[in-house]
Amino acid sequence: MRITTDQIQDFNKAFKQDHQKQFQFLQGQLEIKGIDTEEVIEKLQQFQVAIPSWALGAGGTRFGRFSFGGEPATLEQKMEDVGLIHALTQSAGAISLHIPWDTPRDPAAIKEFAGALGLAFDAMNSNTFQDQVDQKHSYKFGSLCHTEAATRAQAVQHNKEVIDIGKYLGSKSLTVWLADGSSFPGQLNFRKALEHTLDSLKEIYAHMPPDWKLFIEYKPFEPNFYSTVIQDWGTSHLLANECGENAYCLVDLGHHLPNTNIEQIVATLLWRGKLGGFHFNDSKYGDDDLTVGAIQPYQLFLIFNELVYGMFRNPSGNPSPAWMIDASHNLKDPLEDLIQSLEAIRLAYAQALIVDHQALEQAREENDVTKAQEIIQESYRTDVRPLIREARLRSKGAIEPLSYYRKTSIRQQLIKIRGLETVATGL
Ligand code: RM4
Ligand code: MN
Ligand code: MN
Repeated sequence: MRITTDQIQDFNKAFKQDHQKQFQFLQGQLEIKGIDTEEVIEKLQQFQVAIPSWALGAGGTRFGRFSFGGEPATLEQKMEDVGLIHALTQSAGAISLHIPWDTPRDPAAIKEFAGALGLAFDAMNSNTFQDQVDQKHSYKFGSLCHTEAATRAQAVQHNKEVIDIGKYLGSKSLTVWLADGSSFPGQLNFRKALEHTLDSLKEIYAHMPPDWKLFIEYKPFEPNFYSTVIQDWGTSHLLANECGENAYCLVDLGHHLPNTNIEQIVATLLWRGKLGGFHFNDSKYGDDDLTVGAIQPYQLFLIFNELVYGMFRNPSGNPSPAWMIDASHNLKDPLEDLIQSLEAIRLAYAQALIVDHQALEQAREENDVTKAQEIIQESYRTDVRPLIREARLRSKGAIEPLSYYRKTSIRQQLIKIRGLETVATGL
């Protein structure tokens, strides 16, 4: 199923007049403050977020999974779904594959199909947190950190194969997330586990083409509940530094203990040029993988405020991070959920782009705490939605993607084509 630009343009007609009024009003407001709306719109148009291949079906928890019908049963169908989201939002022009959940059976055909949908292949993801059928050595007690050399070698080999698939598809990076760790005190020799992990990562790194990046993701707990080998950004940074210039840290918003100051981590990593990738989601307790901006939109804005500062206002040479959504959809239609996440990301980005950075710096230099707070909250409290709609309109997307999705009954159409019983591989 595809949506054409003409269909979208047609649909936009009904929204255009109201949109113009709202946009002009906001433009006037921002002009008074000396903000160049054209620059903001351009940046919004350029901002593309990858969709993970494992989050297009119904997500489950360990207690159950509730299907919703019309789930993509194949990689092609998953790509089709990303194509739909991209057509509507013009902000999801890439897909991130998890291997082996989404190993292309016919890589040449998949590559061609992606081209036809206007999709690029973002970071490749390896999986050494589950055992596959016919796998010789189990990952029950770890993979890259395992006590046995043969298990480590098998996990390294898997990562090399993922790189090779990605090379063919035109991806430029590999994300390694490990479930390695321990659930009971005494179970693991922390130092040996980290040493093994570093050696394994070095081998993987050496297999990457020179223009590739390695993203090392951290997570403090789950599925192991006592210790995780790569528990935090410091450990990830240490490993990335040891691997080399093309190794970076990956920040997944859900991979922090409650109340961690993520914006500060982002600021530090950007300063050191080591922020490689980003996984967007939201959470209240742990790795809840909820819709971006659903729980803590202010935190998301503060994170973007640091991103904008580190990328544009005071750049330190950190390459543009790979942006990806990493959420799970237990209750909502994943396509609706992803559209909402994309919207929340752009909102936070736009709000950060209109922060009066110079005034903020001055307030900080003068230790004017009240003023500094006023300045950032002024941006946060500005309704920038017309800017986002304008950016979408200019890129030939839908002014209101969610309305389009609902009014044209896309889910019902997908159910008609794919049936009610299909199950997508993934989370
Ligand atoms: C992990 C982590 C990884 C993702 C897996 C499926 O918690 O967020 O990025 O690939 O889940
Ligand atoms: Mn993640
Ligand atoms: Mn996660």
